[in-house]
Amino acid sequence: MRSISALCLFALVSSSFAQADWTRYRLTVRDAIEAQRLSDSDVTLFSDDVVIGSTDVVIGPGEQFKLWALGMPYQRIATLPDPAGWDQRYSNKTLNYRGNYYRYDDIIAQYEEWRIQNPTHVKRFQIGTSILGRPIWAYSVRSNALFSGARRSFVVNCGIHAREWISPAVGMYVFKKTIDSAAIGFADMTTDFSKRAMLRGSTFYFVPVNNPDGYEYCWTNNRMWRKNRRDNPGSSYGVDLNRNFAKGWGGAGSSGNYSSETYRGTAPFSEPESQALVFLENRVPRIDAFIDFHSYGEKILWPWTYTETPPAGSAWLNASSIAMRDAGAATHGHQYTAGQGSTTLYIASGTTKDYFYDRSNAAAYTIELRDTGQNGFLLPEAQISDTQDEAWAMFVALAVRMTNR
Ligand code: 0X9
Ligand code: ZN
Repeated sequence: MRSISALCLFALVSSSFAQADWTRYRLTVRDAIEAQRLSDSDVTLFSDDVVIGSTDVVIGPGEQFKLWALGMPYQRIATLPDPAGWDQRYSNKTLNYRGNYYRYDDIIAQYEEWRIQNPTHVKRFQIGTSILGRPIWAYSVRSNALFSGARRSFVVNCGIHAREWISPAVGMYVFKKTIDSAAIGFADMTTDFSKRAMLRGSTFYFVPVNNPDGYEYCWTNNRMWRKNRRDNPGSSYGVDLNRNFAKGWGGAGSSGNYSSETYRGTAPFSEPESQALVFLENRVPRIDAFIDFHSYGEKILWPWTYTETPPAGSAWLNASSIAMRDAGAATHGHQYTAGQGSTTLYIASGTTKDYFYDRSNAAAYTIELRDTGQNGFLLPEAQISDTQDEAWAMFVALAVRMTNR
């Protein structure tokens, strides 16, 4: 009886209130139980994650029942573009890496062009293969100078989250600027000659897109896709790769539900895309600095993320995050928020930066690029170049500080 009346109620409300649009709603999340319910649900998040207070979600045509099933107060914020068909929307454009988002193949073609133009400074190697068989590449840049000190290395990861398109776009620019800088002995990064010498003895590694399947899925099917494309049991897809790393795996701020946006996978490193970063790590003798570019929120976050306890070495991490923040703000006036990930944003377990800090003692950061929520993941192409400029300034600030850590 109960289920029949629930069904009737559902039929009634879904016909009379069925919405035709993709809509951004703001939920009032009153406590940890509601936060967990939302995290475990298959509702697409517009916010970067669930927080107690308020969290924005995306509700599509015919999905209104999901909003009601959550049982939390909500408020309509805006109509969103249809998440399907972005490949059509952007087709036949002449591409410019300062002003356009690129398909995966076009990103790699651009990296290849730069590699072929700079064969002595740039190398590429395959670090893995995605679930759907796409190669996952890494590119290295070094100046080739004779150097007798300890060689340092800096790893930049892009596109681990599919819909955060500004991340691979920033990666392209930082890569190109690093090649140009290497060609002049890093004279544009610092006036300090001993630091320049150290940079000439350093290698910079770039992963253009860590999650190519998810990235392409955004173009072809769903612009708001976050995870990889793992075929989970029970007709749901995707593992949140930034919950699939070993440090703190399985803890708070991750979910064991297949359909959750923060599904952590069956085990640490269950996914080929996260294994690819381990492959890279094992190939590099030591990793001194690591940045994982995400969006959005304009934040520079240091470990730990899985616990609110600050790590040993947090004073240096914090001072460097402030140096990055100030360098970024000096370009176009956007002052990012710097701080420990768990306390500045939220607790999340099994993330890249905790892993690289734990395993390699790398100065590891998550940088949440633009914006602060006006457009969220749908950052307009007009903001690409300014975001690239501020990210380059942050990267330089960390590279220079890396030389005397
Ligand atoms: O949740 C994440 O994986 C990152 N945010 S995003 O919106 N890009 O998905 C944050 C990762 C680092 N987490 C914390 N510092 N809390
Ligand atoms: Zn992200």
